[in-house]
Amino acid sequence: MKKVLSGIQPSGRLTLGNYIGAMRNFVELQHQAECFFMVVDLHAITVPQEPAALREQSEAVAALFIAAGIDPAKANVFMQSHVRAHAELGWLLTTLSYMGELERMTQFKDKSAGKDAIGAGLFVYPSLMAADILLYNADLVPVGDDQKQHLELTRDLAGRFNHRFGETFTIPEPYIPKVGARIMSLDDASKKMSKSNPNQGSFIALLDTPDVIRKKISRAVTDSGREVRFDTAEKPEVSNLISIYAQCSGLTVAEVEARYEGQGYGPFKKDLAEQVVGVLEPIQQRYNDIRASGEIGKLLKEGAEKASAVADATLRQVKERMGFLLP
Ligand code: AQP
Repeated sequence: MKKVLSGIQPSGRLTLGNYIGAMRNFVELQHQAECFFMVVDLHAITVPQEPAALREQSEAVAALFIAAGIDPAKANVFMQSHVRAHAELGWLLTTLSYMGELERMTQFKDKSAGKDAIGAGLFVYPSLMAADILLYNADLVPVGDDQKQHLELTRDLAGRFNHRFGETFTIPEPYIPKVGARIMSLDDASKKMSKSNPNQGSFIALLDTPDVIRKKISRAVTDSGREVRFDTAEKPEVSNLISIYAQCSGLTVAEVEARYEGQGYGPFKKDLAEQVVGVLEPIQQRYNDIRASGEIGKLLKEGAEKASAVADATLRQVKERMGFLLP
């Protein structure tokens, strides 16, 4: 059985981009593979987090995993920081990483741009991500398009380790959706939709109320034309909204275009909001039930125990191959 691993940072309120680009695929893959899905809290602290907000967001992300359809009886759901092997293998792989390859990462460049003090954690983020994946010898990693470069580095590090210390790690493949792999901001179609964007109007949070969703979509930037046409070069904003529509409705892009031919943006945006509400409302209801049940702590504990058994065995093998004196 193939192994699948992925994670989401509790660095803000999860967005429709996180759902379409990543989480929805988690739900699909749990039926076909042995899955490990984590809330990657150690990654979230590579940029400053307020402790109370981090704690709340961590539980919220775990509850959203389940609310989105991940079944903890099928997939392992856990907090990254509950499995200590992540931090330890992260360090071991940092020592195998080169400055030059880490400097080339576009996420590092984007997140450090214009900052005076850049945390070293942000720089070595990809080595920790490699550890996350390699600990479970994952074959497939479902991620949005923005994580492709980190995945490449993971593959390089796995190959480097295997070459130097003997065959140890599976070389993982990215699993990137064909449509919806990069949902863009509602206020600027040149940037991806991000949960840490300070402009709340730039993203749809999975827990936004229907009225907030309607308002955000009605205010989403379009262009001065009126044609609902998919053309990322000429009409990036409208194309992004068409992608979201297609993803939420199950229609193809061509079917969405045909449905709104000659109608202008008004009816299109109005229906788009209802499509998004239709996808998110059931998730929100399940989310509220899960939070109210108080079960999350127990689920995460069980998930971490199962994940630790796998991760600890890999870490022991890695340390033995690297020449550590084992206890
Ligand atoms: N806009 C997006 N479109 C499609 N997929 C996306 N993902 C993120 N944004 C989009 C995918 O969601 C997964 C979880 O991402 P993450 O939380 O680990 O970090 P990220 O990629 O940096 O996502 P954000 O929302 O932009 O977080 P912040 O603002 O904290 O950096 C990943 O698989 C990602 O590809």
